[in-house]
Formats: sequence, structure tokens, C-alpha cells
Amino acid sequence: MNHNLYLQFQPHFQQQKTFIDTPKGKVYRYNDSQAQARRLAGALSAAGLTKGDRVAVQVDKSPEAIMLYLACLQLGAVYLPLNTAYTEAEISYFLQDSEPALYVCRPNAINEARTLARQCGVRRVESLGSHADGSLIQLAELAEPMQEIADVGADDLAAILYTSGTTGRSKGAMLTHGNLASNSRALTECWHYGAEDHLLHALPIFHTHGLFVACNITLTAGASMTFLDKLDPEQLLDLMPRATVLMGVPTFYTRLLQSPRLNQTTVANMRLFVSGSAPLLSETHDEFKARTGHAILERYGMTETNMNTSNPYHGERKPGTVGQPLPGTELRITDRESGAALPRGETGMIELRGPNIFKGYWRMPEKTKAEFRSDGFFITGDLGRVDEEGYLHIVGRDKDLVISGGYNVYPKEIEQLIDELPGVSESAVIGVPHPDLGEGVTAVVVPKPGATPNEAEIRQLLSDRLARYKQPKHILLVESLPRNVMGKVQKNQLRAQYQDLYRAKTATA
Ligand code: MLC
Ligand code: AMP
Repeated sequence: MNHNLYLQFQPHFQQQKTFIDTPKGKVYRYNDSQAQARRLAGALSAAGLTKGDRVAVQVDKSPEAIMLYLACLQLGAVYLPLNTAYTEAEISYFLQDSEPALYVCRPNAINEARTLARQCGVRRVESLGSHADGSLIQLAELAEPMQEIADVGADDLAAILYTSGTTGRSKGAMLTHGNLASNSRALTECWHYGAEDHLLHALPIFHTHGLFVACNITLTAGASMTFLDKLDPEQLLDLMPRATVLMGVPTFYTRLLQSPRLNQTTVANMRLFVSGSAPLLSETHDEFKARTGHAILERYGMTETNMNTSNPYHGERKPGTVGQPLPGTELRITDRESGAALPRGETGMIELRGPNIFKGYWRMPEKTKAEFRSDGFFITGDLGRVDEEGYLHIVGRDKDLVISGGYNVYPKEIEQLIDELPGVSESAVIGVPHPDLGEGVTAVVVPKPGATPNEAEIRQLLSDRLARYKQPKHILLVESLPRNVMGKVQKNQLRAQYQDLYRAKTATA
């Protein structure tokens, strides 16, 4: 049996109905989108790509990028989207690690991309722009549309998504056709997603949330969506009268709440607001409910696991919780060290098992092994407890991770770079409460005796090596870092000490 995720979307591809539209009124119908995806698959195939080949993609958000994703599925190639904010230094690592057969970049970056690809041993580079432009589109115009759909097993790779690690080295999470297909079916069912739904899509399409949750369930249900380049709350409010669903990270909701236009009338046509990727504050949930009458539905996911739990569509959506396991997903809370299951109500490590859980980290068998229990449960690194009604409360993280505006930032990666500066003795990067982004990346730096590194110098060092969103919003110079008796830096203490750093500042500090 062919388990290609593409087959789950195929029933809708004959239709003339809208798949994606844009605020400027451009419409991409299902049948036309499939035709373009087939031409792209034909172009990839003519270029020699075949099942299992990686296609690394760093392009601006566009419907054509989704068609490229569909083309990769059809061909059985492995789609590997990259954050548009990544610098050349970061991309270089991903290209070397994943060894793609093709690197697709933005048209205006083609020359630098070719040089980089050559250095990384990637033989082919094409471009794709956000105005249906780029060399890949030209190739597709000349290509023989591909008709056949690659025969893949449920366990074959559909995508690799890189996620930073606590060691500072990014890991490629291998997601299979079975992972993506099962998760989008579960979400479609749980959120009552149907062909009549219209999603406001303002998330990036290089992460699980904007690509797999948003696009895969739209495609599974045969629904439609408006693609917005980025979050613009006023634009969202303009479009709400003709939409039914919004998916966002918590920053979407805190920013929407700042607009006086957010009220019951503006949202009258909407049936569902979904939040995830970072904790939604109970106050945000309550304030949104008071203003609009809608209880935001919070769910919990991870790059490695897709979506795991969700508050119910019908029934109570409890603020501060991420709901119950999705159908087919098993959840348990364990003792962090021993792995023994804990009784309900106790706080411990969140572990998960099910068809949604990834296959492992790309070419990192040891790391993969370390994050799974012998009975197949994945150790998330998130700490939580399950209440008497079966709702999961995420109470913290065992991993050293900052989530800023829904993007994961691993302190180790930044600390390693800062520590390279000759005048720096050591550093600790922490996340502290930020009114707009949830957590603000903050660097606490200890200069070497007699040295006087300044903030500008540190910023300069980071500027072309780290994506902008990873760069500290604040750099604090201190004499020493607090340590426990074992010599370990006490980040909790630092977080407590600087908890009001951004509170007094403006929302965009
Ligand atoms: C942008 N900037 C950020 C940032 N986003 N800084 C810190 N954290 C962020 N998240 C910086 C830019 O570099 C720029 O810096 C300045 O802020 C303004 O940029 P912008 O492009 O205008 O930002 P904006 O459009 O306002 O974006 C903020 C945002 C966006 C929160 C809307 O970051 C976003 O869409 N986040 C969603 C991330 C996401 O999709 N996560 C899902 C991961 S999947 P400067 O200095 O140049 O001005 C996952 C699994 C799951 O977690 O469960 O879903
Ligand atoms: P990522 O690796 O980008 O997929 O981020 C996954 C992490 O985001 C999880 O391990 C959680 O720590 C966090 N996360 C996702 N959804 C939620 C949520 N609803 N509440 C709290 N944390 C969340």
C-alpha cells in the first residue's frame, strides 16, 4: 500500500475551489495548484532527483513554496525548509549535514547561494521567488508534468526539520509520511475542520505550526486559506469577516488584544482560534474571551512530535492547560531520572508515544537513542502534570531552551559564540518574561579581568552568525555568575533577578 501523504490530499485536487488566496485578491485553485505541483515535480525529476533525496529550501512565504512541498511529496523527495532568518553561517551547517540534492534559495540570493552550495558540496541550486518567479518556475514551465505518485511506506521520510539542541548543534528531526498523515487526520477530526473552513495563515511556512498543522489540515479537509506575509493584526481584523479559523503563537493574541477593533462583531464569522508553540498566559486567554466571546483553543506540539494534545473543540478549554492527548497519542508523566511513571497529579517529565512521533534525528543514532525510552516513549524535555480531568499542564522545561515569539532559541549556541570573544570570561543566556514575545533572549556576560568588552562588540560578533531572532534583546555585563555547590550556573537565579527587565519597557523592546 502506498502511504504517500500526497494521497490524503488528492481527493480535493480535481476541484476548482480556492486553495490559497492572497489579501491582494490572487486566487490559487486546487486544480491549478496541483497542475503546478506536478510541473515542479516533473522539473525535479528531470534534474535527476528521486525518492529520498533532500530538497533544502530557504525561500520567502508563497503559495508556490507550498506547491514545491507538494511536488517533493509526489516525488518521494524529502522537503527540508529553512528559516528565512538563518544566516549563511547557519545555512552552511544545514547543507553540509543534510547533503541535499538541491538547494532552493530566493532569486536575489542565487549568487551567494551558488558559492555556499559549492563550498558545502551541494551540486544543484535553483531559485523560487514570492511572485511566481525564479529559475525553478522557469524549469517547471518547460517540464513534463509528473503523473505518478511515488510509492512510499509510512516510515519513509517526507520532511526533515532542523531543531537546535542543548549541545548547541542543530539536529534534523526526520518526519515520515505516516507521522504527518496521521497527525493531520487527528487534528482535522478534533477541530472539526471541514471544506467550508477558511484559515487566516500569518505564520511562517518553515516550521511545524505553519506548514504541517496549518497547511496539512487545510489540504486534508479540502479547506482554503489566505496567505499573509507576516503578522499584521489590523490586516487580520480586516480579513476576519470572511474567515473561520486563525492559528497563531501567543504573540498573535497579545497583539490582537492591543487593537480596539477586536470585538464580538469583528469575529462574528470566526469559529476557532488556535494557539500553540509557546505557553499562552491565562490572562491572555481570559481577556480574549471577555472581548470576543471565544475561548482560544490551546494545543501542545513539538517539531519532533507534531501535535500531541489539544483542548477540546466541544467541552471546557481550560486556560493554562494544553488539553488531552490526541487520538492515537499516549502520554505519561515520569520521574526524570528513573523513567518510572508517576501517579496522576504529580509533576514530572512529559513522555509521548504514537504515530505522530518522529523517526529520529538525521544521522544521529546516539542522540536519537538517548531521547527515547526502550518502550518507544519519546522524552520531550518538557515538565508537566495531568489534572484530575485528564488535562495536561506544562509547568516548565527540563531543557535549557528559550521560546521567543514561538521560535526556539537554545542558549548554548549563543553562549558558545559570546565566549569566543577574547574579552569574555563566560556567559549565560536566559529567557526572561517579555510582554510581546513571551520570553526575551537575554545574555549575562562576565568580562575577563581587566577586559572591557562592550555590548556593541558582542552584537557585532553575533550579527552575521546568528539569525536575528536568536540575538539577545539585552546584554548585561556582570562580575560573576551565580553557581551552585557543583559549580553549575544557576539560571533560575538569573531569571528571577532579571524578571522585570522587559516589563517596564515598551512591547517591542
Ligand atoms: C521577529 N523578531 C524576533 C522574533 N520575530 N525577535 C525575537 N523573537 C521572535 N520571534 C525580530 C526581527 O528579527 C526584527 O528585529 C524585529 O523582531 C521585527 O521583526 P518582524 O519580522 O517585524 O517581526 P514580527 O513580524 O513582528 O514577528 C514576530 C512574530 C514572529 C512573533 C509574529 O516571530 C512569528 O511569526 N513567530 C512564529 C514562529 C513560529 O511559527 N513558531 C512555530 C514553531 S513550531 P530587528 O532587530 O531587525 O528589528 C513549534 C511546534 C508547535 O513550536 O507546537 O507549534
Ligand atoms: P519546537 O521545537 O519549535 O517545535 O518547540 C517545541 C516546544 O515548544 C515544546 O517542547 C514546548 O516546550 C513548547 N510548546 C509548544 N506548544 C506549547 C504550549 N501550548 N504551551 C507551552 N509550551 C509549548
